[in-house]
Formats: sequence, structure tokens, C-alpha cells
Amino acid sequence: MKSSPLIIKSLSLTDSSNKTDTIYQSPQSTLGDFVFDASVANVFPDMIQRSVPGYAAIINMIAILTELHAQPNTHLYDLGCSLGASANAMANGLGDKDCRIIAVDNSQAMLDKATANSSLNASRIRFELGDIREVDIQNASLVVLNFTLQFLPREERAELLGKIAKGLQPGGILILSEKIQAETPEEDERLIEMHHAFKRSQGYSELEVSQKRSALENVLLPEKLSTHTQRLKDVGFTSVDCWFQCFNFVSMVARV
Ligand code: GEK
Repeated sequence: MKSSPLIIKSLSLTDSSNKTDTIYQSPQSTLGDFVFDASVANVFPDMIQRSVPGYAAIINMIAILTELHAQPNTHLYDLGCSLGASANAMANGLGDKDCRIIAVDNSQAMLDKATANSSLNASRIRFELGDIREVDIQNASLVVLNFTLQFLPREERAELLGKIAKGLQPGGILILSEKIQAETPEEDERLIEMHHAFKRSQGYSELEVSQKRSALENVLLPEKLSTHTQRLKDVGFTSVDCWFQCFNFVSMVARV
């Protein structure tokens, strides 16, 4: 018997408080590095939707890619889960497949809210406080790194990706979403200009855009799409498809 198709009603990406991000609204005399603390967790749904063009579309597609690729009796991982948007999308895409979703973040403030936001999927998602570099990836059919790899030191990325490739079952996939650096400095400038226009269209001021950019400078370390693709192949993935791009934000599907 054929099961009924997955219907994606746009997932709710907000939490019940739904606060507006005003963190960089007033001038700051010293701009420290960006951290995922309670003040960020408090406004995170608003912040990420107004900062990452296409974020809601990517989350909705994670449900569809889960429906396509999740294998019964396997593990699904959401690495750097923040408030659990990807983990909840996976739960929605699973249908009645018996899978365990493991969602990891090293920010307790994020996990507290993630747990509260995910009560409907509580039996399927296990939230864990930890570093994604330490997670044991086993019997996986789907791993999601949705805008998280970019926060690791560049030289530590290959080891994590290699561990993911080894932990995936045949037919398993990694969904890797990243802010990227364009292939040439000229293209990079053009994409950054478009991204900043997007942020202004979302109500951020020039001051907010420039203070956030400075705070992220040493923390969010983008790489070229060609660098991502080559490294994924070097560590054991056989194909890498870029299925989404909006300005300098991309999402790839890598298969073992
Ligand atoms: C989403 N995936 O909504 N170990 C564990 N967590 C980490 C680490 C680390 N080493 N480094 C950063 N994080 C989410 C959005 S946000 C992206 C991901 C953004 C966590 C960090 O605490 C934060 O919650 C998340 O990765 C990145 O689909 O804010 O641009």
C-alpha cells in the first residue's frame, strides 16, 4: 500500500515569545566576538530569518529530504541544532519510520528553548548538550549541519565531515548549509552587497548590519563552494549537489 504524500504546511519557526532582534541596534563601544548566549537564544528565530535569505525554505526542504532519505531504524543527527528547527522538520518528514533524532548544541541557552519548543516531537528528538566535534555518529541515514560548520576552525572541519561520512549507512546523506565566500573577490563583493540589501529589507539598519558583521568576523569563517565540494569528496562522499543558493548562502546534499 502506498503511503500518503508528505504535506508541508510552512513549519512554525518561531517560539511562543517571538521577540525582535535588537542586539546591535545601539552603538556599542567595544564589539566582542559574537556568542550564542541567552540574549541570542531569546531572539534567535527572528534573527536567523531576517539574516539568512531562504532560511524558512531550507527548513521546509529538510522535511522533504528527510522523507526521501531517512531509513527505518537509523539515527538522524541535527548538529548545531539551536532551537531545533531542523530537528523538528526531520520529525515532520519521518512519517511513521522508526528513527531516533539526535540534536546537539553547545549552548545551554539554545537547548533550554529547543526542548520547550519541541514538545510535540519529544518522543522522537533527543537534545544533547555537547560539542559537535565529539559526537559519535553511528547508524545514520541523515545528518544535518544547517549553518554550523562555518563556526568551527577551518582546519577542524575535515575530521568532523570524515566522521559523518563513516557513520552514514549506504544511501545516507549529509545536508550541509553554509554562508560561502564567492570564487572571486569581485563576485564576493557583489553577493555581500545583495545580502546586506536583504538585511536592510528585513528592517536592520546600516549600524546593525555593520556591528553584526564585525562581531562575526572572527567567528563565522566562510569558505568557497569549490573548497566545500573538494573536501567532502576527499573525506569519502561520492557526490555533492548544491540544491539551494540565495546570494552567499547555499545548501548542499552530499551522498556516501
Ligand atoms: C537551525 N542549525 O536553526 N558544537 C555544538 N554546537 C555548536 C558549535 C560546536 N562546536 N559551534 C556552534 N554551535 C540551526 C542554526 S546556528 C547558525 C544553527 C547561525 C552552535 C551554536 O551554539 C548555534 O546554536 C548553532 O551552532 C549555529 O537550523 O546562527 O548562523
